[in-house]
Amino acid sequence: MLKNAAGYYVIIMAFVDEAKFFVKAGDGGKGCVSFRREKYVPRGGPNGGDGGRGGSVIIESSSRLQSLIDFRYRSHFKANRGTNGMGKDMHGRKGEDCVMMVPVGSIIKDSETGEVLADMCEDGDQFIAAKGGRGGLGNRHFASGTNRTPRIATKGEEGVECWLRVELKLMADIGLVGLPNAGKSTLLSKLSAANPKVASYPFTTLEPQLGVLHIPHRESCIIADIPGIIEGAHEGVGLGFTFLRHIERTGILLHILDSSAENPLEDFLVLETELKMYKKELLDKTRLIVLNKTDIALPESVQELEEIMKDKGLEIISLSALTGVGIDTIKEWITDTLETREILNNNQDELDESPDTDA
Ligand SMILES: Nc1nc2c(ncn2[C@@H]2O[C@H](COP(=O)(O)OP(=O)(O)OP(=O)(O)O)[C@@H](O)[C@H]2O)c(=O)[nH]1
Ligand SMILES: [Mg+2]
Repeated sequence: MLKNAAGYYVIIMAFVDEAKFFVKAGDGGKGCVSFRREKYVPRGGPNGGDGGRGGSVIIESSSRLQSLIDFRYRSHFKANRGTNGMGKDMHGRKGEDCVMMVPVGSIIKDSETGEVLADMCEDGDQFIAAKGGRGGLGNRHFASGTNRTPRIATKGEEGVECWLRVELKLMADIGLVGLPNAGKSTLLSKLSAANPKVASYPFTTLEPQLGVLHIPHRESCIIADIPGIIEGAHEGVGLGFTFLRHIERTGILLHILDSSAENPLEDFLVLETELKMYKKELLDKTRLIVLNKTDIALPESVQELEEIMKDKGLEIISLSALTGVGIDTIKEWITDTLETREILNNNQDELDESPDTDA
């Protein structure tokens, strides 16, 4: 639990972005042993139908979902079994599939080995998590010249069952990172129609928020605002840094700095260190330093910071998310950058799987 500025403890309902679950596909139905018995048809021969295939467990991604919260209430997903074959060559019915919906950006892993089995990047992607068992064969399959009355049929195959993990890495084009209270959510609300909670105490944002920036002649650009990062986040201080996984796939990172803070440069270094501790490749992304709250900062300290960042070879834009001064400039920067530069894309393969804890 964390204390807010007023000294109250706030309970953090964790945003669910990983979960373990069990899948069991349906077993195949049994094959049937039966013989044709009709008046005037002597020795009618075998006519046992096959069992139906068991249903599969299918995972499908949907852009309408944003979190794995449903997994908090359900961790077992089972498909139906196929029905048994019957006489008169009647095959069993196929078991109904179980379709589980996950948000776009979910990664499905083997729960034991951690092997990535599927990366659900697009709306409507499907992955067969557990395949239904084949139906058993009815006795007519076993009839031969030497055995015209086979009394055998096979059982259906068992449906696959296993434990899996799902991890959500939101799909966004731009990620906002910064210390608590830097003004990330305020900036998101100015760049998009999103209406995130904004308040003057740290850790107002407790779970990632998405907003859409409309850029003319381009597909919309998704911006992700994540909870604030503080020194020691990689050791779990504050809300920890697991939320950083949601900006792993973004092409662009905006570092929001509070220019009115006591020591913005130190804040910048803290943030850089924490990002590096999580995954140093994050720093290879296209980055922009956003010097926020210029309306209440000393102009000379803003100027000094701009020069320091430029000397470091970093791009910087000073603005006030609250008053809106500089918002057009940052929109232009985003449009230009998306249009003209090759952005290290949302491709997860470019990043290591595990955080650089030894960095
Ligand atoms: N004066 C001034 N205040 C600002 C500006 N931008 C944000 N604020 C204020 O700073 C406080 C924190 O803003 P948020 O947008 O909630 O900051 P955040 O970075 O999202 O904070 P967390 O979610 O806690 O990490 C709020 O009181 C805002 O009104 C700005 O440009 N100028
Ligand atoms: Mg916020």
